[in-house]
Amino acid sequence: MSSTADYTPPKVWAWNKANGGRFANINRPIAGPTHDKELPVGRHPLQLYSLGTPNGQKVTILLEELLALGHKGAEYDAWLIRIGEGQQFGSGFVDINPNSKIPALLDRSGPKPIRVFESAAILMHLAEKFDALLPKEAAARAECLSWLFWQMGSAPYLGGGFGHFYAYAPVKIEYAIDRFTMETKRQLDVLDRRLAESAYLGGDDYTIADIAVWPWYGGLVKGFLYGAAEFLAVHEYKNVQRWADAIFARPAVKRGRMVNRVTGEASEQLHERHDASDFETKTQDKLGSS
Ligand SMILES: N[C@@H](CCC(=O)N[C@@H](CS)C(=O)NCC(=O)O)C(=O)O
Repeated sequence: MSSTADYTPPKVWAWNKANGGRFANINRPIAGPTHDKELPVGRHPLQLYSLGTPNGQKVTILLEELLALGHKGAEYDAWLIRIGEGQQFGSGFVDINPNSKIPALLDRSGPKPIRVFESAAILMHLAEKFDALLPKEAAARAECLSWLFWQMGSAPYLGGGFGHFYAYAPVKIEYAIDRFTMETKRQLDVLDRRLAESAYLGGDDYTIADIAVWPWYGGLVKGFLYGAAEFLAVHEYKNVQRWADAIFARPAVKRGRMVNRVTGEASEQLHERHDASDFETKTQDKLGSS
């Protein structure tokens, strides 16, 4: 790889397999499956194929919130897709998400299975199915969906931009880090100003907009992402901090964050979730180790 100063793009780009980046082994310029692999199917109506990254956590947090609200139909099997090992390129996974990214959901509750990919589409599918956490009144619904889609458009600058160049790229490029830090801080300020006006992003009530935004921006101000809390001076975003703490205190959020997680403390990793009792074993592990 050339250094940043002497690189001139060639006429036609060619795939350099060993570019040294953290995800060089899984990044490809082509779509489609790399190997045949059927997906496992459990006993519940909802089959989730995911990993406990911020995008994955959105769905498991919502499912745990729905179960806490008493929606028994939200019982789910959460299967682990190890993206670092390329499992998102297995044929079964590509059948339910042609974009080869977690999370992906198969809703088997009706006569024909419904596939859903893209986390916001999954959140809307589930919120509408259970008539929960997505307001029906036009203005409240529009506000909730606006913040939900704000997250989908904004987080790639945080993750793929800031997180990549600050934490993962093999070289520290000041221009790239500056550019995406600027944008990430601007986004935090957007949220901070909104949360100065209302308790939650959609207004007075907690909705799928908060569930989508929290794992990214709540995670950032709580110091869970990229070791970047000090660099970004996250203490300055007081309203985001207040909101992030309130959401983090929710038991369903604590459970949702554990599902399909393969990093952090062992007692907080529930690699697969097939039953509500799976969390109890983990709680016992934690008590046993303290
Ligand atoms: N816009 C997508 C983004 C999903 C996404 O980027 N997933 C990442 C993990 S957080 C992934 O599966 N990456 C695997 C890859 O790029 O090969 C969503 O919100 O569902």
